[in-house]
Amino acid sequence: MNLQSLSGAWQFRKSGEATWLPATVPGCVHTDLLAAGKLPDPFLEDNEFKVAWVAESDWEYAHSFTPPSDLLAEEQIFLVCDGLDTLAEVILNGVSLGKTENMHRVYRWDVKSILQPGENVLLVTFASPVRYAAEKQAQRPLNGVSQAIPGGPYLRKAPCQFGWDWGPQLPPIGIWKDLRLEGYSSARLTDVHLRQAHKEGKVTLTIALKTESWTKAPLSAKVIVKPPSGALLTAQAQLSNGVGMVEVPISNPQLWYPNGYGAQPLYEVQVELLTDGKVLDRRTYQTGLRTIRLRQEPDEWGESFEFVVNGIPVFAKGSNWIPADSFPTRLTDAHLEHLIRSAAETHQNMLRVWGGGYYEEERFYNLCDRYGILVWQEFSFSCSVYPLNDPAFVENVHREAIDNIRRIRHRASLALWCGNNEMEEGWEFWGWNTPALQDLKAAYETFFFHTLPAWVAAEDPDTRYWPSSPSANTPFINTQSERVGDMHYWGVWHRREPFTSYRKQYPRFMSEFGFQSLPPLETIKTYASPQDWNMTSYIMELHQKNASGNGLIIGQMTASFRMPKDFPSLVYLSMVLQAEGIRYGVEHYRRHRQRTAGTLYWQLNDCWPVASWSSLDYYGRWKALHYAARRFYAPLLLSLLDEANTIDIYLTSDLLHAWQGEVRWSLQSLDGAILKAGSLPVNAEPLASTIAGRLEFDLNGDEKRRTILVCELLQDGKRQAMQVLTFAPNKHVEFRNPGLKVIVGQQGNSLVLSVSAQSLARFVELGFNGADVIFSDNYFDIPAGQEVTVTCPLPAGWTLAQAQAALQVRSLYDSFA
Ligand code: BMA
Repeated sequence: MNLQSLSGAWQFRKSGEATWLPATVPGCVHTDLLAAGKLPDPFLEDNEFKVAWVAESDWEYAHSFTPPSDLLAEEQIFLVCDGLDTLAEVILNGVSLGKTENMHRVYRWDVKSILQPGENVLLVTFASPVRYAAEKQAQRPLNGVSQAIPGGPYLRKAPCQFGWDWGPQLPPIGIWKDLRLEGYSSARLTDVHLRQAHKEGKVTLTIALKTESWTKAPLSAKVIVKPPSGALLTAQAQLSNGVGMVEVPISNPQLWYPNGYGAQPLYEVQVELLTDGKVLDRRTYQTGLRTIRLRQEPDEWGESFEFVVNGIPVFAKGSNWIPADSFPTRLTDAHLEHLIRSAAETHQNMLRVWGGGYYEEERFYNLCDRYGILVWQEFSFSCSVYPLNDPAFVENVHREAIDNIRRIRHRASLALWCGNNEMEEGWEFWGWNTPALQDLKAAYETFFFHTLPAWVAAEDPDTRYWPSSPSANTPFINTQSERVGDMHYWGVWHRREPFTSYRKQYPRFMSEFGFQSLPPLETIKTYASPQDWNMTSYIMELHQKNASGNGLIIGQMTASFRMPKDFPSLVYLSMVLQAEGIRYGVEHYRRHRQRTAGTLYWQLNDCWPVASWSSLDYYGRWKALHYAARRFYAPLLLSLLDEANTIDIYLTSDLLHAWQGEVRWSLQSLDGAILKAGSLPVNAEPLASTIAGRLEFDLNGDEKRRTILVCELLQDGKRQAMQVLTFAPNKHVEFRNPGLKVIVGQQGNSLVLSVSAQSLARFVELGFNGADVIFSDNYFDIPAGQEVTVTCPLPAGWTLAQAQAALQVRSLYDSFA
């Protein structure tokens, strides 16, 4: 085995132009043009439209290289391209190897007879995906997403790259993954399938191998398992007819758990193909030992939809993942890790790799394995009608499915394969079900209910398949069932219902629900200059892809808050509003933990700077929602169910053991005078929701605007959580200047901020002018007379005095007063 990567410095040009420019592979035309100073930043102002020509043009990439002689001496040599985006022709030394039409596939060509000693020239041409989509769409228009360039579903390219209701129309073009020469003699591995069987506390790893061989000599396989601790385990087996199976018994397995339920020990599995003691090929995998089951059993509400890991019924706390950059290749490892770590730091244990993007790269799944994030993995189909009646299209998807299932199936984090996003729902509700489209409706059913599940079963029989999200597993009916399957609930937001509507939903598993906010002002500054800082300005509406989305934010805001006094206050309030809405929903679903087995809010991240449903913006900044997630996803959740005159105090526990503590409550005036107070002992059952008690108050209209309830959850006198409840909407509460005081101290490399208020301060936001930091908490409440202590890292290179001078603090009061 002999590899030569062909990634690195290349050249590129627009087809038909004479001059070549320097390019970086992996990469794309947009980022190469940016690096060459030939393109304005597509994310700035309205540049998205000014750079549309890039994806409407054809491009060429070229590279010359000299293969080392030992590689040339191998019996077989392949050119392998892990990712070509998308309509490419690959030409080596003037010989066309083939055309490609799927960014999700790995392409491999035999190039032994074409390679030569000395210089070789590789040329990869790309045709415009936009032109292709337009031509196909003109022949037979297919329903799709209104914000997207029409015709995208004809191409096997990440759907959202053509535009989405949070994403720009900037389809990248280029070599988006590594490409290389692979030389082999005698034989190579074509398929390695790692499986794990758990029985009576022991685990057996089986490794099934397939090979391609050009020798009559006997082949064998050796497997070396490196446990997270302890000695290496090895096993060996002879191959016969090019296939073989190696078993590795693990007698003291260290089990992998989702975040919050235990540790994430990882095993490294090295597989070698040998002949006569010589290693011909080698692959390395990272895996974790666990069982994952999707429990669907009849119960009093219908049928459960619950992930059970190592026998533990897990409440899925998470969010939806979209591609983290419109130009995926410029996403750094550090930024990707920041996003996944941010999910884990807010107690998330599941991400849904939504079907409108691409199958993520190895580094994504590495991080999910490490941080204990279960992956709900969708095939790349979303919100559109696809030409699934075309056998060539289906065959192309078959190759794509095999490539990606084989690449991901051994992952500890992989919990589910799901066919697509919202397409079954589209057939049921979005007006696709017309006489003209019946052939494609039938093709849909065949594909997602028969063809694709059969492919999944053949390649990965250990992971459950689910046809669509949402679905009740019954074609085209009950896609919004509260009895069976998963549910997307968009009454709040798209249908403009109030947040209280969340409490009327009892899904078995809520895989999507969300509410938008603007990104933080620091992020807005990257695309809009101060003269555009207005909710309905041209630029602010361009960086809002959901028609009338900005109006929707304002509309909902008027239900809860007084009108903000200026643009920065509007930005702040939009984030608080979003956090409050999702908190309200999640608290309800977690209160019904026995019935609802998970919430994945829409959406974790962004692909560019924009107003959206995300909790982390494009730059990874934590919006108020992300801080709120740390509270509403905490293993022990204190929540208040307020109805007319009663308030039920709930404790929802994701702990594996019973928990005892105390809830202290007090009815107070805004400036802290105690009107009534009491305390209740609480015993929280493990993995369950418990009512700690009921409070009843009869307040008149004036009192409602001047009174709050403060509930604290304590264990051994230490506060674990706090909830502040107002009896009138925040806009009507008679807030006074809370006189916020912050004392900033330093402990090693951390800052310690003690924040106190004389009168109730709601949604206190801390920040530093000139530095991005993540606080241990933010956008929190401080009842009168209380002090809240939060910490954050001291910004690199700063002194305490600098931090004190740069501190910014505000609360709800400052948004209108
Ligand atoms: C759902 C998602 C996305 C979309 C989001 C917000 O439909 O699956 O397609 O971006 O809602 O509208």
